Amino acid sequence: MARKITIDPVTRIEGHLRIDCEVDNGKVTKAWSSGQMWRGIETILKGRDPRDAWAYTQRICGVCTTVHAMASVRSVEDALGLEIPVNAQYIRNMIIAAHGMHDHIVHFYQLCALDWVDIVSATKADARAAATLGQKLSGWKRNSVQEIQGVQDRLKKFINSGQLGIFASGYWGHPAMKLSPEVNLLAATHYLQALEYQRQINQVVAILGSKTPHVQNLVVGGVTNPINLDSPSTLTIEKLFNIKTLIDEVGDFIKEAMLTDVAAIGANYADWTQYGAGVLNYLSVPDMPMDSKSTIFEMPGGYIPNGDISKFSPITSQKDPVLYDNIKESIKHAWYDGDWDRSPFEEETEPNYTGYDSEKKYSWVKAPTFMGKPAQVGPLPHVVAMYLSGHAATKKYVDATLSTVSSLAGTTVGIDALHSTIGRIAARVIRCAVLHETITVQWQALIDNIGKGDTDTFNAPVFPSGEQRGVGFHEAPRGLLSHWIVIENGKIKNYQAVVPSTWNAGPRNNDDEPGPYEASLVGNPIADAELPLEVLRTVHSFDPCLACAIHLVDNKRTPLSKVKVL
Ligand code: NFE
Ligand code: MG
Repeated sequence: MARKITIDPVTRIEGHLRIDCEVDNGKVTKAWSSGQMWRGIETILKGRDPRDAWAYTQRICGVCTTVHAMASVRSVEDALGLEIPVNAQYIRNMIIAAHGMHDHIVHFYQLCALDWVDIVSATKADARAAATLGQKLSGWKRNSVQEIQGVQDRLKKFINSGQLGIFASGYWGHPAMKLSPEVNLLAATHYLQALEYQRQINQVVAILGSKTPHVQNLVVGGVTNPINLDSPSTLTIEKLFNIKTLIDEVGDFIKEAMLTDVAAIGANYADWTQYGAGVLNYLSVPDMPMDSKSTIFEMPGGYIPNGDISKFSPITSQKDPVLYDNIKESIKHAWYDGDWDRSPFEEETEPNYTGYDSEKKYSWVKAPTFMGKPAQVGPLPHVVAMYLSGHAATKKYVDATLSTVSSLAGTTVGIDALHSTIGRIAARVIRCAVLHETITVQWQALIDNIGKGDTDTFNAPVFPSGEQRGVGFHEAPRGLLSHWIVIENGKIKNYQAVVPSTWNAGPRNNDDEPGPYEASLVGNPIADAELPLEVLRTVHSFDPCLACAIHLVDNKRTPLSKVKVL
């Protein structure tokens, strides 16, 4: 008999997400994704100075903190046709890449790994065997018996004292947990090490951006970092080499610990390559502009309809009309007045809460579409697009990861395995390694350009009278982000953010087609409907951020729903 399960709120994400599933015969048959939070950034921007928008939009999120600032300044620069100095591009790109690496490390270890790794089982491992296994998988310097034994002792102490803290409500001992105690212990060791490395790479954001979260160095027209190799109070060679050391150390962790962990988890959960594909229209944009006009990009993007890689169309410019003309948002199933389907330039935001009704309106998240269809965004679509574009670093890490998984699993695992819950997680780890290569390219480009005597970082914007429209695109950690601005006589007339988690967490669209979370849950096995770990695995694989997905504010503080914490 079919039954309904509700997870509200989903934890280990950002923001308030409710997931409802219909389960029949041990499998999910239907699912609904609902954004339960109401905020308000798009609306408060109206009438303000476009040069200030980035500082406001950056507060959309405390997780992908820099990305809304980047997309915002790009939207204004697009509207004005403003070029920015290459130094500003390289500095922005280094911030984007460092933030992306931090974000992907935190997601893989802190937000997602514990759906697959059983912390309690790790206490039963033979620490020496775990160290031997780690040393067999890679040359990671922190796989020593002492370090691994130390972690196990700490875990045992926690558990014996009954103080599991943040681990207290985990699904330990769940029948869907399959790793050996040794693999669990190895992953738990890297979980703790990851806390150090995510902080370390975030230092790069703080050095270049003056602080993190929420950088201070952006400006419409460039960045505010003064470059003067002789002045200790500016961006000097010493600071740049300090940054390089941080980047290199984190790179070692990503390549030698994180990539092998995801391969080991993937090989042990090979059945999860069969679940979680969902919406197979994959959309990503090129990013890391390398010239003043933003026409050459270091990381490619593109569109793949219906998972058919033979129909891949590269998108080589963020100014490609295919993006401007084909992105819409629909609100038939979202709590806004009406049931329209519009370009963000033409949207308005009129909230109208009518209660949760899975047949009608059930979410604050709008449903974006590309060419009239839902699209999946994120590291998986991006990695597949970069792979098909022949991007060398992506090819290297995809091929290496698939080959490690194949040898551990004892069977050939191809790129098709990526269209799945576990593939989505692996793609994020691969993208993290690619970002490490990219940040090194940006660092070298900056050093070389400064070496030529070019220290420019800013071109002043000029606002003509009349109306200008622009879009700022960015391939953020969770996928395609776009900020749409309409400027009239130097003031903001309309502002819409279409955010990665809006694409993936969106409800059914105006044609009643499910969004990516909803589609990916259908067919997932459910071993125990009271402990729906499998639902969390698939939802977490997207790295949800509902803070980003909805940007309205309820200034009357009306209670909207009561939530039960699992
Ligand atoms: Ni708040 Fe974000 C990213 C943006 S939304 S985390 O990446 O933009 O998914
Ligand atoms: Mg929006």
